[in-house]
Amino acid sequence: MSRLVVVSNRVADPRKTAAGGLAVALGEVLNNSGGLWFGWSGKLAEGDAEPQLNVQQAGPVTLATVDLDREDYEAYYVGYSNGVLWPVFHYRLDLADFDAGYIEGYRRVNQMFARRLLPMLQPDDVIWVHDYHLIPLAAELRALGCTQRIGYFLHIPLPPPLILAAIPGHDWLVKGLCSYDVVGFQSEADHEHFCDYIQAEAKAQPAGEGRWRVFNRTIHAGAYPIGIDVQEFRGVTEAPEAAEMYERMKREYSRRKLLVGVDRLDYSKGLPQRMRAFRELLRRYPETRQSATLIQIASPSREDVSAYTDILHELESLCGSINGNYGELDWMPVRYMHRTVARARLPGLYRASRVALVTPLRDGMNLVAKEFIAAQDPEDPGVLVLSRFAGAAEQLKEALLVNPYDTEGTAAAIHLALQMPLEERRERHQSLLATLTRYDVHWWCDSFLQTLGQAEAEETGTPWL
Ligand code: ADQ
Repeated sequence: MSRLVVVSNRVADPRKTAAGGLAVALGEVLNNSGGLWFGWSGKLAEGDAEPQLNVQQAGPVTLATVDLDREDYEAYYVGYSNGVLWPVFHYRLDLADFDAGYIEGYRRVNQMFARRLLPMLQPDDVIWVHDYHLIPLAAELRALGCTQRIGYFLHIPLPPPLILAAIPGHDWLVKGLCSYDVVGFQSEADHEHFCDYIQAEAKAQPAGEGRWRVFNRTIHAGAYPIGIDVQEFRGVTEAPEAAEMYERMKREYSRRKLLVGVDRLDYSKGLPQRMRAFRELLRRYPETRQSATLIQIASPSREDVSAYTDILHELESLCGSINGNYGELDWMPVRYMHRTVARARLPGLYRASRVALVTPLRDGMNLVAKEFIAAQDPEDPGVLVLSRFAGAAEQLKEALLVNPYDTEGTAAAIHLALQMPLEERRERHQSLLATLTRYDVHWWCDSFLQTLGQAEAEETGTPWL
């Protein structure tokens, strides 16, 4: 059996827990199969010498990491990845900073990753590269003579060609994507955007069964929606820490219905829009005052990017004004916390909540939506209010789908969720859980790796960039 090599921007020790969908999902995959996980250590290098490679064993997984020097960190991570690709791929051209120096740093780090990874590879390795930080990695590896199969999965959305084309160097990026053997997306919509782009801009020709002939090679592209480990998550839900959290929440809010939001504090998650919808709920449906409380947990994220501090201030001010205007001596409408909740306790919070608000403006998938469903008591389940712009909406059709830009419409859906009779809640939950169980994280991993296993290994080693 081929060894699996995973490459991602950050490497997380699969024995420890971490916030962030990618770390959670990949930890599970590698723990099951064993292999090598390569990426940035998360640390900045000291001095001018080329940073050392750190290798350590974590059970069946070898973790290999390199540090980044400050200049590379600023250009590759803060600049290009989070200041250009993240906003544009989430349809936010207004937030992109197209500084010409960023793309050079992005390419430099991808070249350095390729140089450091190559000597560690074995001839029949299967390499799986993750996310927007590493789009050109396969091309850089191929330029150094790497002939192994290389797959790529994009965890965030891919916008339509006309938005993508706003990025200076978009053709170089897409050519980079076409240097992989398999390119996977979260949703059919993202996959279609890719197909539209390569046909329009690179004269790609269909080659049957998800394959394309493009830039003189054959690639496979498809949608592989990421899932969660439903069994494992239900196990965590029933363990003492989550059970205790559940009991505490039930006691504390015995007279009230709890609504919950759990997100990284990111402008793509639609947090101000969510707060405005909640405010509209209180305004339009007076019976919800005193009877509903929203707990919003937003974990700190990318605080060195200015758009993130702006969203933090906007959210704090909205929560303050809702509590100021609607709060009573014995009732605060919103409890907002700027922190991460321990993964062991999170399912208890989900289970104690009648409604989850998962209302991103754009999201590749959104695993909180899936975790909320998995944590529910099937006899008395809560209701998921889900943005139609989350990748998860393609699969989770029995959720209450909303347009997060429509404040009144979202408030009405939240009201409906709060009122929903038990039988309807059960029916919807049953279908959602069945979908989740069928398309779990193991399905995601197996189906992607099966396609990659069937792909022809790159034979020529031709440089593609
Ligand atoms: P993220 O944007 O990080 O991931 P998401 O899918 O919601 O978003 O994953 C978040 C994970 O972190 C979940 O497991 C959640 O429980 C945890 N988390 C978030 N906020 C937390 C908090 N305040 N406290 C504790 N835990 C918290 C990216 C893409 C997504 C895609 C994933 C996986 O943006 O669209 O679903 O990768 O591919």
